[in-house]
Amino acid sequence: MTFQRSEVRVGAWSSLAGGGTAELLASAGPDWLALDAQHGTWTDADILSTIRTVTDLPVWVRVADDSHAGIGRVLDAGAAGVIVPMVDTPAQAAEAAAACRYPPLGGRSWGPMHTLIGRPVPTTTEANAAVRCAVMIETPLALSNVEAIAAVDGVDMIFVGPFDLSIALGTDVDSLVADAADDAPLPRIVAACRAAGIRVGVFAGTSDRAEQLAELGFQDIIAFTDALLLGAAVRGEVARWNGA
Ligand code: 3PY
Ligand code: MG
Repeated sequence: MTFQRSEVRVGAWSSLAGGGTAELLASAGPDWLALDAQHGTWTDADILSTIRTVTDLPVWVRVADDSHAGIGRVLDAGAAGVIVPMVDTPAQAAEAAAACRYPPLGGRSWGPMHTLIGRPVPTTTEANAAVRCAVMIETPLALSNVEAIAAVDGVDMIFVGPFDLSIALGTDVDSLVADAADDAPLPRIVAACRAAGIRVGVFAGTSDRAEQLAELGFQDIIAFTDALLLGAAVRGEVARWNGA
């Protein structure tokens, strides 16, 4: 597979809530932004106020887990889509998709908080059509079910967590990413998504790793994060002053 920039949506990831870091990431012009409420410090209130100010690109939220309540709350805040961690089975994927949609497609409860801050009030049909649901493949069980998970109605994207997946497979992230054999885990996931006609995304964390993942066929790729960029920059500055 040859890297096609036009196919890749480069994403920025924010682990650090508040303080303007997400706005700073967004102002640099990535294709999309993700706020991490699983491992990052994002809370509902921060998510709502950031979505109010970042209006020129899609803002997704990685939720803490697959609970209907948590998924509903970030969609109420106006998230364009959710990334649901640790989804192992088609049944769990179907529940996540249902949490994203109002009846008759799902079980989402009405309470769109973002409309209180000036956004137009969508009909339930419009909201159901606009929302995006990504489920994360992060375990060997999820990998063994990937073709069935990708085929679930309402799952719009599979998003791979290569750190958790490599830990669970007993390898390391760089070996996982380097394995381009057709039956290797990451090519298998890409093939499953292409067969199902859905998008395939991944957390890379660095642009070097993102390029390798784009070569494997990944489309929605988190290439950098506020925490990793800031940490690397600060370590470089301190090393310079310490004569390293
Ligand atoms: C993983 O790689 O496991 C992730 O969840 C990335 O954030
Ligand atoms: Mg993970």
